Amino acid sequence: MTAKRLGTFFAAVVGLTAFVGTAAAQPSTTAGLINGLNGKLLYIAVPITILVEVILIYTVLKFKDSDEAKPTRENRRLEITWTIATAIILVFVGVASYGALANPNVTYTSAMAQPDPGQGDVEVTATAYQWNWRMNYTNEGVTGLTASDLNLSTVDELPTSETEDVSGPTLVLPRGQDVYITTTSEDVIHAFHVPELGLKQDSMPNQNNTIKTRPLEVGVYQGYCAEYCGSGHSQMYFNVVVVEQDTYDRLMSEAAAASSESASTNATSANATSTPSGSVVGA
Ligand SMILES: [Cu+2]
Repeated sequence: MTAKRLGTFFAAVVGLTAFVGTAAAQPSTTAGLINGLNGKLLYIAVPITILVEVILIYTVLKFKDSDEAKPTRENRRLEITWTIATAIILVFVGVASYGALANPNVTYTSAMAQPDPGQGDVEVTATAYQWNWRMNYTNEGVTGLTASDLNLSTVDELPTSETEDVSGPTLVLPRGQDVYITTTSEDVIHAFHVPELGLKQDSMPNQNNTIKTRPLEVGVYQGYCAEYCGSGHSQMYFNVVVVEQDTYDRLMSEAAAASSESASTNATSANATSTPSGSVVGA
């Protein structure tokens, strides 16, 4: 292959990747960025793999019967071409990776953006402990949200087949809103992981790590602990349920009402037990 042909080939490969985007619908902005980067890198890697294999097979077949190994003659143009082509590919990989990694939806620091509840941004704290999760919505007054606090069978946008088996700790998120999930741990190191949404973050004791994302597709997504944390590690499942905004508002106000009701019931029963038995009030 001449230097010119090789150069044309690499230019074509680099040009082709410009058209590779996030064409397929993605369940979240984070998944879109990660899958988009994966696609771009594949469009570079696959042609290079094919090129190398073709040259390898060609060389083996062509020279298999040579008795005498002859040294390769210098070809300066070819050397310059493959150096430049490699540099172009590395620059492309670097720029594409930086575009995904530097995005707040993949790597979030509080200097990048701050949650604005007035704009509908959602803030959740996912606290890991041996061996479960506690999902708290401080702004909405909901603590320890589980599937049983949510009337998921009333969610029109999700088929019953998807919601009927949902149990345990559950995050409800509105589609199309920025979501800030802060994760921490009460004991050992755990990790918050929702593969389909592209979310993964370590849950560390005495440390708050925040993920920012925006769910784009209604659905039920499986989450779990991704850091081996002891004998109950495999039970650390949770759910992420993405619904439309008005459904989210309704579910959260129902859950908030239920949790304040149970709090007042607990207070009442605590008062009742503290009253000495047999005493007659107002006698
Ligand atoms: Cu864990």
